[in-house]
Amino acid sequence: MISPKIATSLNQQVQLEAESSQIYLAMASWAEVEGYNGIADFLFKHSDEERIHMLKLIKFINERGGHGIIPALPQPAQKYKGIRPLFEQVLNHEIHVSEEINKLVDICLKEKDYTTHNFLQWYVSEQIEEEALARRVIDKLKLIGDDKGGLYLFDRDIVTIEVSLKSEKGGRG
Ligand code: OFO
Repeated sequence: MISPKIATSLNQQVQLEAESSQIYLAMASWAEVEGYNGIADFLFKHSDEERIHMLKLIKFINERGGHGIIPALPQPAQKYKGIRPLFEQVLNHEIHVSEEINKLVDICLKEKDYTTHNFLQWYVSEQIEEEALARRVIDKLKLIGDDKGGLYLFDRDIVTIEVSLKSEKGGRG
């Protein structure tokens, strides 16, 4: 059984994951309309992943005797200044999410809720990956600079950035 304090904190995280999903969905839709189909697919997929992160939390709260609350969500921005500012926003958002996960972990330790603490370790690892991925994407965009041809190839190849990051991780064991 989770305490009301833990349930409230986990529900705040439900809201943040739902907001992440909405933000990436808005980014994906903008990218698609702007003709960046590869970037749009990448962001649509990330929006789906955030929804899964949210669902995982809701299921956990309910299984532990709490009530996963479905939040109202603010409307995300509909337009972005460009691909690089968009991914800088992704990185800043993920850094914020990581900070919130760390706060949650801290609350669990203070409350001596080791079950929830254990459950949250999955999110801790996930955040390391999400931040690394956003940084990798921004590094590529810095290399490309204002080169339109480079951006065209980046849009075509963005899917491989995630695959190469995962295989490097796998390679390190
Ligand atoms: Fe849920 O990992 Fe991003 O926000």
